[in-house]
Amino acid sequence: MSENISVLGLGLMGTALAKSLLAAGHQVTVWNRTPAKADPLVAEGAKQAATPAAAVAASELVIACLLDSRSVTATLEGAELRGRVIANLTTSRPVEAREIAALVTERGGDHLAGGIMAIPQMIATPGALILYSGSKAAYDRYEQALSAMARPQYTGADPAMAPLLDLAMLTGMYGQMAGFLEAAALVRSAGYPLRDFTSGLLVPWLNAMAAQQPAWAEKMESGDHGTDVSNLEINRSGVANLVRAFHEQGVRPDLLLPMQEILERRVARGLAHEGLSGLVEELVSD
Ligand code: FVH
Repeated sequence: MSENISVLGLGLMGTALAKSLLAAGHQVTVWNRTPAKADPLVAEGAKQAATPAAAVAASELVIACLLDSRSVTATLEGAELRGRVIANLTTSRPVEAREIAALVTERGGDHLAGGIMAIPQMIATPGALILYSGSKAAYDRYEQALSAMARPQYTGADPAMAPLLDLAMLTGMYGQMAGFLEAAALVRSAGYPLRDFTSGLLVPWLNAMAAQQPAWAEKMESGDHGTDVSNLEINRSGVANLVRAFHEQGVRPDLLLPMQEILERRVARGLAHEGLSGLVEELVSD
């Protein structure tokens, strides 16, 4: 079914989103702070709105993909939101997502917060995922239209949930990147070909280790951190050894040091018999 959909923000991601909606046959109205960025989309059939308020007036479903939450709030200022569904796909902190949801609902609109798990080139391809949270009624009404951009997944009524899961996914990515950077620096220090190490050794190893994570998640859920794989004393001694080897190779172990610190802390509490899943308990703020 063809829908009227407005897109606020035509950066790299907003442009890709608008293109995918046009390609799926929707009537797309676009607005961007720098108007010239709309030209290629207008050539493909989009209508260009002169102001954000005009773009919001043009469609019941409004997708915002802007720099940050502050630019979303500023862009929506003065727009009539009554009867509109604002799907905010701008990366936001959970607190910001709740604030924007409140602002939209106070002004008579409905709200969805989104977390885009894709780069612009992945939009409208099978690997792209967008997490949503907020109004279930709005999600159900527009699920099909949203699926033109990426596979949509609803994660709950709390507007903060999709942004939080987005940040958690990014956290996993940065953690993996931190390990990769340290491993690459160590391998480079020994002159072994990095490409061979990465594709031949590291990636299969990381995939095998990632397959263990659901079992660790179950332990975290249950609070039973017993292990038949390797206990924290073995890991504490292993990471201390890693750090020493890094220094001996002339490589800085900076990204490993927080892991060493948390292992030492947990073992010092007398919990050396636990498995690595127990470290999650050390990450709760006082
Ligand atoms: N690009 C990516 O791979 C990631 C993937 C995951 C999710 N993100 C998030 O998407 C949001 C937009 O990112 P983007 O890549 O499209 O970013 P830019 O190309 O830099 O475009 C930014 C747009 O925001 C407009 N803008 C900036 N400040 C304001 C403002 N104060 N008022 C109104 N609009 C503003 C900017 O306009 P202009 O510079 O063209 O005039 C662009 O349209 C972001 O949350 C990512 O985290 C992307």
